[in-house]
Amino acid sequence: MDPLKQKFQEKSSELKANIKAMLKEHGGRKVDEVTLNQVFGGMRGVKSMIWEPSQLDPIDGIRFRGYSIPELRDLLPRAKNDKEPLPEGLFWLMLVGEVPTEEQTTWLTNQWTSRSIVPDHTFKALDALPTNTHPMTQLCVAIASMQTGSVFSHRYAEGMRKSEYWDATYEDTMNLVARLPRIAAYIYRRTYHNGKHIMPDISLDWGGNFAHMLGIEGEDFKSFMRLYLTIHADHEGGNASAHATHLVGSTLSDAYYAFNGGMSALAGPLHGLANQEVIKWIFRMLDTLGTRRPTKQQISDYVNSTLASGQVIPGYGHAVLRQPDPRFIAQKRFAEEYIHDSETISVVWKCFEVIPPILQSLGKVKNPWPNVDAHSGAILVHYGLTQYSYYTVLFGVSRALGVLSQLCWSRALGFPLERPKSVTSSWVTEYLAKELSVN
Ligand code: CMX
Repeated sequence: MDPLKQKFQEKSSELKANIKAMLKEHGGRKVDEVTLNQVFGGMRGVKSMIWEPSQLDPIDGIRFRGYSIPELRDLLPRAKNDKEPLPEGLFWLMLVGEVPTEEQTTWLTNQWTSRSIVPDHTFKALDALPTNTHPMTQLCVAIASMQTGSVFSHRYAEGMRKSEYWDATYEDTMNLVARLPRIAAYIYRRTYHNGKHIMPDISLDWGGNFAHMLGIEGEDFKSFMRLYLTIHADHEGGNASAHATHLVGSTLSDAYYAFNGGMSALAGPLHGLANQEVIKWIFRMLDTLGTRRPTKQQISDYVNSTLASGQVIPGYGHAVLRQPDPRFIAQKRFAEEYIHDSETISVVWKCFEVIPPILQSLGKVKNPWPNVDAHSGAILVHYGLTQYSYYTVLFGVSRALGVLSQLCWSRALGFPLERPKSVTSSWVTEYLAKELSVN
């Protein structure tokens, strides 16, 4: 058994036993109450799921196994001469709860390299699609096409024992994560570069090789990709891409189906697609204003016109966060350190000053601050990755790390089919009538 799998088995069987004992004694205790606002309001804040890799605090933001993003930048192993963390290290941390050594991280890089061969029929399935197919649709097609190689489905058909589900899920997770950069780069090159593909460089790490296969040169872009792929990896379990992966996986659909569910959720403009919407909105604003250097007053007027036309300001607001997103701040720090001449990034920073007070003044927006999607596009544009319809694919490649490590945990802990209760609105009316007559 490989060292990561071995560690995961030890940790998960220990936690499984602890949970069993805890539930035996305390399983009937209440941890939450649900209001009608929550029932009608997208279940905000209802504690109803276990998610091991990360937890989100409204004020402090995301913590991966207890570590903040600045802490991870110091703690996680890095590529040679790089200051940004390797996403491999974060995957190890999320999966087994320990910061890996450099040797363990290198082992994981090599594992993913050895598992990164994409089946030929996946390239053929992609090539069958018109090149103007949205890149997120292409990503979903590619992931679905690889389900043919699912270890879980294969072993299940042969009568796999329940106690082995985690093992097959681990294998599928490792294979799928290993192949994603190659697939995502293939989608990019066929869509925007006439199918002139770039072969992998197996001397590079997972994120560095992805940057290389996209065809964007330079060590700084590789650094940015490593940071990007680290900070987008997970955001606890309730966000739509994580929850969708979790829900689909709970039916014992394999990692390919489950991750595809997550990617379909990520493709919505209120979630991951917001990263393309942000840069689209910025460029439309600059075109409308006829300047690359708008004043704060001009931005403010444009924000008000967007709101007046009944649209949201992309990249702002969040269902949980109530402070600027630490993932926005991490990208701002990166831009301050590495990039000194970008007009688009200056616009993003001016928006950061102008937009929050306007949203706050509406009186209904619970979080007026920027989220993760408000910054990434301007940095990508700086490095020459200007095709914004592609941006959500980058988010998706990273998101695999978190949602699939949890999928391993869900199968190891034996989580059941997810099946919450729904009611009709007339049930609510009748319930209220009964409650009010009693009280
Ligand atoms: N611009 C304008 N109005 C906004 C807004 C924004 N950025 N954010 C929230 N609001 C509005 C909501 O549309 C809602 O209005 P109505 O009551 O008229 O329907 C009201 O404020 C209350 O919403 P909320 O409770 O503050 O926010 P939600 O939890 O319902 O939604 C989110 C959160 C992210 C969907 C929302 O803030 C939004 O639409 N933001 C813009 C899209 C975006 O950036 N999404 C990316 C999020 C990060 C990610 O998942 O990648």
